[in-house]
Amino acid sequence: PTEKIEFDILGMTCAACSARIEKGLNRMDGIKTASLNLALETASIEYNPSQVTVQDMIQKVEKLGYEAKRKN
Ligand code: 9UX
Repeated sequence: PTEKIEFDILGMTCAACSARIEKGLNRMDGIKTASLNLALETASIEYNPSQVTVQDMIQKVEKLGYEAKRKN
């Protein structure tokens, strides 16, 4: 199964920020695609919920120094 989720991402100030988060999320097991939008300050993620949890994603973003808030 594939689920979709969106987050608001707080703390991004440049394109390297969004690239860093996007790479970090895309390296996680269970994440199919993570797309960051710097202008909208969002992350759109397709994932397999049997392999990765929403909390895992939030923790990854926080570990990178940003904040993620679930939108849906
Ligand atoms: Mo440039 Mo974005 O230092 O943190 S990567 S502002």
